[in-house]
Amino acid sequence: MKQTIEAVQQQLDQLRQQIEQFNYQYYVLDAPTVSDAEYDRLFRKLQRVEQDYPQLVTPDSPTQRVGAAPLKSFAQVAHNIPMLSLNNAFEEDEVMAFNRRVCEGLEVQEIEYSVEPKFDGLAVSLRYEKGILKTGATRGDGYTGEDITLNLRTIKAIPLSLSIEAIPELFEVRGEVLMLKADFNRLNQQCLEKGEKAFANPRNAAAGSLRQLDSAITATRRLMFFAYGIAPSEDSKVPRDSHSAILQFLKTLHFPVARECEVVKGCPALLAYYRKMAAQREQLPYDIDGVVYKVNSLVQQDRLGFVARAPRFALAHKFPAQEAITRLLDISVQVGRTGALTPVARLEPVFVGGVTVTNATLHNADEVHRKDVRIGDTVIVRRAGDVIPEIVSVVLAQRPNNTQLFVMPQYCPVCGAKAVRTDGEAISRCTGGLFCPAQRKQSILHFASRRAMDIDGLGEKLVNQLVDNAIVRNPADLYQLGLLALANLERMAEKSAGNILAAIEKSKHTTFARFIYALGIRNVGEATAKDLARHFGSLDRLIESDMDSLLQVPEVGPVVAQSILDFFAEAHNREVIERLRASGVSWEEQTDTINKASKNNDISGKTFVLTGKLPNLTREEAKEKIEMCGGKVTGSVSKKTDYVVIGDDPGSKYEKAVNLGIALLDETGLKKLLQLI
Ligand code: JCF
Repeated sequence: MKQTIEAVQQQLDQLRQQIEQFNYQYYVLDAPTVSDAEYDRLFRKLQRVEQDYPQLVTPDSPTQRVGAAPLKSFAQVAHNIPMLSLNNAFEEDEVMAFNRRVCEGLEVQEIEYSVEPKFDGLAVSLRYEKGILKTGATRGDGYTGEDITLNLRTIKAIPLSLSIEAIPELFEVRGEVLMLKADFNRLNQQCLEKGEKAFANPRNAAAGSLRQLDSAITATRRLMFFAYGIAPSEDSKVPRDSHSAILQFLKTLHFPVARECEVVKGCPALLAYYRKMAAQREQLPYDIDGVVYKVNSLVQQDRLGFVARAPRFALAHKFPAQEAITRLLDISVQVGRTGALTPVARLEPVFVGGVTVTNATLHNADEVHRKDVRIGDTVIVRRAGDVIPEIVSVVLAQRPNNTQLFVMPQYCPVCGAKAVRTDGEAISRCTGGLFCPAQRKQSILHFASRRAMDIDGLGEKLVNQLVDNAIVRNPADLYQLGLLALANLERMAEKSAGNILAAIEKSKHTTFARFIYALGIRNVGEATAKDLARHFGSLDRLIESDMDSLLQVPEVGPVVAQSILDFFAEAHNREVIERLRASGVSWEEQTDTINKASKNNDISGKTFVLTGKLPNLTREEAKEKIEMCGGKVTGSVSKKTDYVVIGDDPGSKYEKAVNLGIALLDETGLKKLLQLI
């Protein structure tokens, strides 16, 4: 059947509009409304029709996001209006000085600021002519950049065309290209599987992807774009009152804009925003390296103007760098609680992530060889949040010629027992078990740790002394400690000895889940310990369990089950447990909490999300209480969330909960629901 050209044109328009709408929902709103299969079906249909009617293909068709042949080099692009840089601040005083200068310059007491995260990506400009994306360029030196239009067109969050009614004939959007952490991890995983080199961080991966001369390669990398501004324009179609209005305008044009943008007043609010984002940083889906403060009023911005190449009305308040370069002095081997031998890099001290770092983990021997890390190398160290510092990569250009290779020892460096590496495992382990002082120390430290028995003050130095002097051999010995034995230790005053004994006494009252976790059974982490506690309810039932009954526990598979069986099969372990119980370590039997909870239909199986600071409960306590009653606590709000518990200073989860119409609770509401009051 032959269609009229008008009918085909109409069909093409509709398909293109639908596909771009799906792109928008998926990439910008993060809320897809169709399946991948349905999307692919429409896309292939559009491709087929365009194949039959090549004269109807337009540059803004979704099929044209990758279309051209690889380039030989990038052309230069002059920025009509320069792309500025921002002045940086690291310290709070510098922020206060900035605010003071702004207040004085404008002769006002308090300023309204638009605040936003500072993306750790690559700045680009997008030039739309008559609504069509014509040129995309890197920032370059701010005056001239490189033409990377073909690569930017592959980013599905970037509109290829905009409604000409909404924008001026010449319209320039500025923002940052980056790779989401999840996409970065996936890409690196793929690289490793193919035996290729991994990227050091999402920024490098984004830069490497954006600098491809072949846009077909860029298209295989999932890049994201966030808009943070426009080139100044006199046109009445663009907002001319405030920066926040410009961001809102960009949102209505379907550009991605950071959800974390806010408008605040005064300097203390700037610093509060900085701290809030620093705390959220690890949870954000992308890397940020600070926050940006901008005077919100565009009239006030104009009055302040520029110094050199940076605006007086804006400031980048940066987080301490998470990566630094230093020298690797040696690689030693640490023995963990389960005997795992971990290579640890000894480093020339370096300030990174806000602290001085001297050690970094190298995970295992394969990792050392894959990264080709050698003793004497110059390395990039990364410390992100509270995560253990690690070696990102070697700076090969600075490798001296006398570096030494690392060899994993065949024997435990602490007890001398044979080290074995099971086929298919990356980890070598000491076979010395609890005869190995290192394993003994680590298992006692784990037992006492905050999320286990929570014995305050029982740290590494004290445990080393206790084990080395044969005062404590296993966790049960802790409950037999006397004041005298403790006070005789080096650097131990009577007062601190008393504090430790009190902390040990206090730890006797615990929960079943904490106790299971504290035992340090291989492959049994906090979550599994909770599952086991909930399922078995009593220690005797857990000890007497067999493979079949263990496999009944949700999330427990044969490997975990076998570890549990092995642990309780060991007479020594059962003896320690008996002595712990005899010393008075106890908990409320879970059976009755479970019964109470299962009667309480409001909670059992329900999903909770916590946001903000609660007046009396810590996050951990609230989580524990919810789980005791059979509820689940998750990290992000979705349609499946049943309750969102709101504290002071709640995050974006609060807004999301309101938008999705999810039940909100404050601390009192939560306690009532859990029948605690
Ligand atoms: O997120 C960023 N890296 C970022 C950079 C955000 C901004 O609002 C910026 C910027 C660079 C220059 N604003 C300007 C004027």
